Amino acid sequence: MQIESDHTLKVMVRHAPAAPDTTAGTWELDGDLFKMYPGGFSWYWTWDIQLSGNTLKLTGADVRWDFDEDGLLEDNEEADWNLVLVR
Ligand SMILES: [Ca+2]
Repeated sequence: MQIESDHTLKVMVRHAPAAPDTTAGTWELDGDLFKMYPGGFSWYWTWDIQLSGNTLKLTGADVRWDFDEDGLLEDNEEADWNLVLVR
């Protein structure tokens, strides 16, 4: 994830062996929450924030991940999305 000061961002996710998927969107802070709004969608992801020096930890976004690699995001494939970003 690359976060810009103008509140835009890009996040690249790779689910091997598929090619990386890049999503562009915007972000905002809401108290101790970091919200990402992916472009073209009405929903958003929310993480808890922990900032220490140049390291930003984003934890606990509710997502689904294709654990069984069948190309479908199913009800039993819920996951937490955690990120550690370094300036
Ligand atoms: Ca699946």
